[in-house]
Amino acid sequence: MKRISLTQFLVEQQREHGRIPGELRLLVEVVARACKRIAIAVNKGALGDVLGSTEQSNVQGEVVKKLDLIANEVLIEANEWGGHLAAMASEEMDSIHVVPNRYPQGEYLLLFDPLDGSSNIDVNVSIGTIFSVLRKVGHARGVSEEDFLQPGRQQAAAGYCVYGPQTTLVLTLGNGVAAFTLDRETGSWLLTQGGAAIPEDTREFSINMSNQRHWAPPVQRYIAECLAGRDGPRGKDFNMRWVASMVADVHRILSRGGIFMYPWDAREPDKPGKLRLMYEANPMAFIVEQAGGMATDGRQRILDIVPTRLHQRVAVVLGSRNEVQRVNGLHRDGAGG
Ligand code: P6P
Repeated sequence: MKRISLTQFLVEQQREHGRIPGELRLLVEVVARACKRIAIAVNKGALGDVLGSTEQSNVQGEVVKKLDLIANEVLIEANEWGGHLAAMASEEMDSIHVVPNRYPQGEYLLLFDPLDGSSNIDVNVSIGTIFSVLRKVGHARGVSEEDFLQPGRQQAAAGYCVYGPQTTLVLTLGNGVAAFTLDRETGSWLLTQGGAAIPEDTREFSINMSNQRHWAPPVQRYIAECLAGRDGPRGKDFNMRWVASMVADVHRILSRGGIFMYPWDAREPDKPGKLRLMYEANPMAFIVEQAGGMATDGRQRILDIVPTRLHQRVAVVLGSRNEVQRVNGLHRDGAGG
């Protein structure tokens, strides 16, 4: 079966929808090429000097793994010279990285978590890269952090790459979700799924159960009902999965349904959640919605949240529509309180 490449897919999308200006197409292809290079570094594992931690911690206060920095550098270097970007923002960088004056500046803003799931790197469990693309609003020369503070519904594109048994790139440009698998023999990204669709119902929830005693009552109630199984109010048994790599958990949900939750918990009550809005929740919410799913913070649509800070965190409930709506309802009704 002849599969089409990422390049052909983007050309055909432009022809059909006219929604992919040349600069956006270049951006996507450059990011895809960077993910290929990150995959090569990840796959080296212990054979390359890529495992373990650096002496640094990032703006999140987390220890920076060697591969976090490698992935960040690859994405910065790959995207600086193309003329498609004004600036970049990364989980690994305190402030934005403006395209140096020696290169032309474009109209797009690229945000990324260069290597999500870092705690899994050294134990050979799937990890990934998450990216989000915004347009620079206004054509004034120069760019600042404020240009990035747009709600997720403004995204021009979003995607992630899973470095797992397969290396898979998942992408949305606002016309559904497509998945490409890396053909290592030719180095090409080949279309392996067009039009991904998340089932509206599921029997599989994804949450870090060790935090159970710290959750708010609506989340306690929702999970307790799932655990009560067929003899409980849900009338069916549930399964649980938690990879602790958002990319891997979201990709499973995109592939077979499910609900992913990283809710607020009382361990750090001042934080709305653990995950970051701009380069984790927003791109994943865009992808999930484009695949017919739903993504909220337990109350409001993730993509409607107006950011105030580049690295702000958010509670995340995403996946099969009917389950996310049930969780929203429990929050609305103040259930379990
Ligand atoms: P925990 C990875 O560090 C991450 O940011 C997400 O990819 C993942 O869903 C979550 O944190 C895992 O958190 O508390 O279970 O280790």
